Amino acid sequence: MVVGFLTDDMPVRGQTLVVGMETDDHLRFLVSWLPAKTLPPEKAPLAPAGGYGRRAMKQTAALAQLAARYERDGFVILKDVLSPEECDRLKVEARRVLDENAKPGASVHVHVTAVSPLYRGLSEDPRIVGPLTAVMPHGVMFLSDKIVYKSADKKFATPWHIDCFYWRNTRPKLSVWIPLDDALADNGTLTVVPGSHKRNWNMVKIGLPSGDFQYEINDSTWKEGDVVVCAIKRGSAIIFSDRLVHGSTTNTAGKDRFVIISTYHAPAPDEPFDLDLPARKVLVPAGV
Ligand SMILES: O=C(O)CCC(=O)C(=O)O
Repeated sequence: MVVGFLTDDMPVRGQTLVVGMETDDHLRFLVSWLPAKTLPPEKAPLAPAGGYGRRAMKQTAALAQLAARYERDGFVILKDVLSPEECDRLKVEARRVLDENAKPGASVHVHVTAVSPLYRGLSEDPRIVGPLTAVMPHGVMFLSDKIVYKSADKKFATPWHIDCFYWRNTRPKLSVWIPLDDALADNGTLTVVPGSHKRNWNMVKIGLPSGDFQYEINDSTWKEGDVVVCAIKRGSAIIFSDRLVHGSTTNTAGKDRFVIISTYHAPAPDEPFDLDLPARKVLVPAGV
């Protein structure tokens, strides 16, 4: 079923949300527009003589729409941020990073940007950082990223959790989830409970046999029908709050599902948690 998510309606709960088959002028415009403040001065677009006029107004409206949707649902989907060719290149690099740096057989590997210029470029890409400025009014600081890999022999469903349990007592964060393979209900795509970021949740430490994703919500009061399964094409992106209840489906198809997940927060003096994250970097200072 194709659901027009990028409207003012709530996402359709209990159904698979298939994104990438419709166009949405606002969001397309948003990701194709490179905000000057996220670019080095020599690459910033020159304003036309009469100013941006309608273009700037459209961009402002798109950012406001994105921010309102993120505030309401706790997540927002950006379609077609990366091209298929970029996904192919990133996937080859992900394989290299895993082979050279990850524990043998690991399905989660953290600190990708720290060892890969290609992923450094992705974490700072204006097509991602631009939209982030809509939901991060106090600036954007990259914190860390990780590859999460499912395959024919790594079929695990990620348990329901909220990310802030992994970084308790630190300032709020959000993550950007980008699949490098089409991510569907049968190969482990992301599942979310819209609006759950506005509630408090308790966690227990259970975890997968692999030792990944140790925390799981132990008071799951939502109904099955509240869950949205986000089926998205490779290169699309899901921005989600670190308070949003989410997980992922089992990879019953046994197909590759490479995902890069990058985490950001507002610039501020380092907290103890940050010190172990070597690739952290301010991208948009506060007040710009
Ligand atoms: O990609 C997945 O399977 C889940 C990722 C996730 O839940 C997370 O990084 O918090």
